[in-house]
Amino acid sequence: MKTALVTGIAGQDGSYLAELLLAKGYRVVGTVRDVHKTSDNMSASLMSRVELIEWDMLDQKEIVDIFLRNKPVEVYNYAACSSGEGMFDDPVGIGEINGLAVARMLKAISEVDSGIHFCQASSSEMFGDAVGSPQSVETPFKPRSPYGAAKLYAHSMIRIYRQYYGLFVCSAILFNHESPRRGLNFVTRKIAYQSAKIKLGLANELRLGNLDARRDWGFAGDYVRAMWLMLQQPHAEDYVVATGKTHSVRDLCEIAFKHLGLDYRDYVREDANAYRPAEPVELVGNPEKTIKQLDWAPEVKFDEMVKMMVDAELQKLR
Ligand code: G4F
Repeated sequence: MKTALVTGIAGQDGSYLAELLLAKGYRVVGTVRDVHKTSDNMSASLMSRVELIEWDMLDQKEIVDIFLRNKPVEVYNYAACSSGEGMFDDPVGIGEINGLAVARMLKAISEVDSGIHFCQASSSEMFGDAVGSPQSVETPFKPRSPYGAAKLYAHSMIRIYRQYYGLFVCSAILFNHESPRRGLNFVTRKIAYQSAKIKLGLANELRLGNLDARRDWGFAGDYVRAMWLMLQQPHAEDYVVATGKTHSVRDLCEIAFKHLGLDYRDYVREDANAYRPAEPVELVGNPEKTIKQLDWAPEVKFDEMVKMMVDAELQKLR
């Protein structure tokens, strides 16, 4: 039985990937900050099938011990500070977790078992003030937040360890990916949650920032499948994981409220104070290489995903 190690297993991506790996017959070991803390993303059945361990991401010796003890053949790194709204908070902490911790893992792989296949959850935030659109693996990076800069450091270390140390290490440049397991600080989940509350008479308005902001939103379950495929290839490479289509926050509201039989214009209030700095170039991924080389395609469409998120909120609230 192959062992996979998933850091940040209790998060959205970690829990979807754990389900996929278990279905494929892997033994799944996951790292968390606190094994006694429960996560809404991990069902009781999932909890009973994975092995959870604590890892202090600042500790180099501990990661070496984890690799030695568990002997993973694949490692997926999802442990990160990932809040969209918090991208400028705590630049040093973000640098440690989203950047340096990856260098620790790569160093540990080179010391313990250079045959391990490694996938890093990189981010479209590395493109930042992008120089062109859509963005592919060839597009130059221009991060505009400590979050994007830390992810870019990790991404660069992966290229270095692949080219100069010969490791099988890949970077998945993930555009926004959502699901009912997304945190409430992301706009998709905020809209799904609040619109369901409004429908049930538990709230009467939804305050948002820029309704015309656009993103390339995909479904998290599809994106973890792409990352698994990346590690099954004959050669390690980087890939953009995206849908190639953008939608606005307004589109999201329209679909969510319509699904509930409501008109978003009656409930959504735009708050100019919550606007983010304008993006000079739209962030939208070019997934052509990923589709061709990995024989991958997003299966859940944007409107299906929004409806799935709204339905999940309704069910939880009821
Ligand atoms: O859902 P968001 O907060 O996600 P954001 O900032 O794009 O970050 C996510 O995607 C990145 C990939 O590019 C990841 F690196 C990162 O970890 C995270 O997964 O915001 C999406 C858009 C933004 O343009 C924001 O300005 O929605 C707009 N927005 C409008 N009103 C809002 C709101 N965002 C939030 N969070 N809350 C609002 O009320």
